[in-house]
Amino acid sequence: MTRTAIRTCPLCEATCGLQLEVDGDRVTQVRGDRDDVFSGGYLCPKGALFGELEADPDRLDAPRIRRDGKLVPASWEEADAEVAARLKRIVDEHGPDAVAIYLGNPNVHNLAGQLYVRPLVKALRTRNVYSASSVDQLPKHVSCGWMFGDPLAIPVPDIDRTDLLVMLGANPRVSNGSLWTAPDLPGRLSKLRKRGGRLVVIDPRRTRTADRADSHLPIRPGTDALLLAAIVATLHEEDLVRLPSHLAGHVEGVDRVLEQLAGFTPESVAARCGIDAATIRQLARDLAATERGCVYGRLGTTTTSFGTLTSWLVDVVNLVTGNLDVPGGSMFPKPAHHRARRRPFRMARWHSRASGLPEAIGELPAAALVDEMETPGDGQVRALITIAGNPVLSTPDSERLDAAIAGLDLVVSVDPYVTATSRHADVILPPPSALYRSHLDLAFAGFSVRNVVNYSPAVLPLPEDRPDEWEILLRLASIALGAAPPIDVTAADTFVAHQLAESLAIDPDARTGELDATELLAEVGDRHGPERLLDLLLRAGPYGEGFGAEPDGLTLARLEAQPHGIDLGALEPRIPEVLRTASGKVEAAPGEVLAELTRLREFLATPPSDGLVLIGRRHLRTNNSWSHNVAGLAKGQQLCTLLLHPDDAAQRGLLDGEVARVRSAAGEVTVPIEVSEEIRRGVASLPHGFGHDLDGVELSIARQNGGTNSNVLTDRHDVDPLSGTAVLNGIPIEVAAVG
Ligand SMILES: Nc1nc2c(c(=O)[nH]1)N[C@H]1C(S)=C(S)[C@@H](COP(=O)(O)OP(=O)(O)OC[C@H]3O[C@@H](n4cnc5c(=O)[nH]c(N)nc54)[C@H](O)[C@@H]3O)O[C@H]1N2
Ligand SMILES: Nc1nc2c(c(=O)[nH]1)N[C@H]1C(S)=C(S)[C@@H](COP(=O)(O)OP(=O)(O)OC[C@H]3O[C@@H](n4cnc5c(=O)[nH]c(N)nc54)[C@H](O)[C@@H]3O)O[C@H]1N2
Ligand code: SF4
Ligand SMILES: [Mo]
Repeated sequence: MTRTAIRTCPLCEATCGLQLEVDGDRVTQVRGDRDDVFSGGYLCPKGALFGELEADPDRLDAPRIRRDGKLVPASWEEADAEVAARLKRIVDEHGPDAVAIYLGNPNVHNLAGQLYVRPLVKALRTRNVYSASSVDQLPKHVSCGWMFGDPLAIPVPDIDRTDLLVMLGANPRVSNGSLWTAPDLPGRLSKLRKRGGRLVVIDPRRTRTADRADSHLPIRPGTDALLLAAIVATLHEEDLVRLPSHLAGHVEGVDRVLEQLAGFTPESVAARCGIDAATIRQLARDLAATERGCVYGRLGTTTTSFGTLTSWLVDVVNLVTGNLDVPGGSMFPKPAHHRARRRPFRMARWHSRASGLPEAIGELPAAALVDEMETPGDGQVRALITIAGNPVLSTPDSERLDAAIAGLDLVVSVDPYVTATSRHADVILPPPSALYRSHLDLAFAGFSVRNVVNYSPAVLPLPEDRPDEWEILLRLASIALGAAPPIDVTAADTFVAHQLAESLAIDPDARTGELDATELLAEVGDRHGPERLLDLLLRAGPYGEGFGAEPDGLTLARLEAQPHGIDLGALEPRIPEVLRTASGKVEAAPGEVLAELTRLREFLATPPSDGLVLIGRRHLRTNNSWSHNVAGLAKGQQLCTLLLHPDDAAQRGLLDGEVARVRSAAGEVTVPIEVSEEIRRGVASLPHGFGHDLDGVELSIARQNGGTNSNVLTDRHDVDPLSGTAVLNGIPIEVAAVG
């Protein structure tokens, strides 16, 4: 008999409500949940594959252990014992830094990752913490950390109320948005234009988003900082700078910014950006003249050589056009759960031993991982734990990383598949699929265009002998702390809950009244696991019931009674309350960023090479590296091609469909050419996440879908120096016919 279940989609940042028809353990139909308070029934082609992903026969349902070189099925007890014995040996002999952990993207899409990774990282006591952030959005955390004092205070475009949206390096008609949670972004962008607003897309490729914009400016990759600097210079020169009125007295350093950027005139940057000066001036004037406008920059701006500088400039333009922290501009969401008060942002608290790259948000850059494994000496990485990550396909210099991982003493992967990365594992611990897990998007509440909260209970009960992912992480954390299996997960969970309750009890921002930790825990009754932590965080949060103080406020029980979510209203101005800088003000001119302007001037003065540069792209039905194993994905289409402009193809004597050799400083791949007018001359585009047909990968369909790993071409030495984030866009390449 089929039944209907409501659940938030965990596949991207849009957080759409799904309406699932479930027959036994099978999803027979996926629809958008029309009653979802945020997504209103929207479903994208990737979300539509949810059922197929769930039914994937290659998904592991038991641990694997390496025996005689082969990954064989094992019990959970055997797996824990194996990890405990081998981890202890390595830590005893080489110290905690010998163990690295890599946290992949799905950690931000599930409760285990959001609530139980931190205890694991703490238990490991290693400085070798890596994540997908440093191949993605880290520059934005760093620039906002310096400007607003909190790396999580990232303003988002108030899409539903803006009249002009200038978008750089993002393709939300395919990605559905990033650091920007807004279900049905395609619909919201269409509505913006229908109500008379304008969309300007700045992207070297005429993407789906660019194609439906009012104007598309095909910029040369890696030059967005120059373009934005020129916008600020124009506003200054033409006396158009206007700060939001409510920010008077709350901003420091604007004059310094204007003075430092004055030299970047549109006329001086135009040739380098590939956009004429008059267009840049007009864009600045339009932003100044539009009452409610907003600039947004995403992956194509962060994963570039000037990633942090560009991220900062986006917020500077919003600030000096009067659009920061105002409706219709760029605004700070207010999540429903309590967020611990942070100390003013600091980074570079330690550095990568081998590459010297700086720590940021408690992590070292993924670009540093290869050298930490390869370089002998004290602190050399000898073991790797991956949680929901596939760094062999997702991070730079992949071939080299692949070899380095193969040489480690121990690899443990918490992953549902035998992937390019987990094929090196000595132990694989597979989490259950989404249907068996509860869900609440803690991470994306911070980037959401409305303040919304939505909890989904698990659709199906977990089999008796199957641990949930949060239990897997707690077992690992206990092992890292020296506990011998069998692990008492209940005790570990209670310990974590106590720690949270204790921190809430002394946090002046938490709505906990006079209660101490024991009393707070008594209030949430006999809940356990993520639900206990969630109930504490929701009650203590800004809309919470405050443990009795606000009887109508939020509790987990209230949310459970609202399966389609609760809308907490439109975004509201949050400065100065959101600021965590030491000065208590918006620091418009952080010293580190201003120092980068010297490098930007040098870059501007150096003539560009006339060779090709490589950028990435995403496809509507793929999700980074891991959704490639469903039959409906490719629909017979070749998705992994190198897009080339007809002139560039002709110049190299390459024909559409022909296989070409692509070479960079880091490596070489062969890939079919797709000749297309949609890409700018001098630029080539290759998607990431492909290249599954490696020895040992157990993804039967993904292997057949083919494609090549674009990160063989990305270079671990090429990073944004301020954040250490890998340059994934704007890589010099040579393309030639094979043979
Ligand atoms: N060249 C290039 N490289 C890129 C990018 C690019 O644009 N160009 N994009 C970058 C970006 S933005 C990102 S976020 C990274 C992503 O990089 P990663 O996070 O390293 O990789 P994913 O491809 O997301 O792989 C996620 C892994 O988690 C597993 N998984 C899925 N669901 C779960 C779960 O619930 N629990 C657990 N434990 N595991 C799960 C999957 O099987 C898969 O192995 O790639 C980056 N790499
Ligand atoms: N379908 C699908 N959706 C996804 C994902 C997926 O793999 N598939 N991945 C998810 C993840 S982890 C993330 S982080 C988000 C990312 O979501 P977005 O930030 O929207 O990223 P992309 O779609 O990669 O778009 C980046 C754009 O930047 C352009 N670009 C490249 N270099 C430059 C440059 O130098 N300047 C400018 N101005 N533009 C440049 C590229 O042409 C591309 O169109 O998507 C998420 N959503
Ligand atoms: S847009 Fe994202 S959250 Fe919505 S259905 Fe698609 S994959 Fe799921
Ligand atoms: Mo990402």
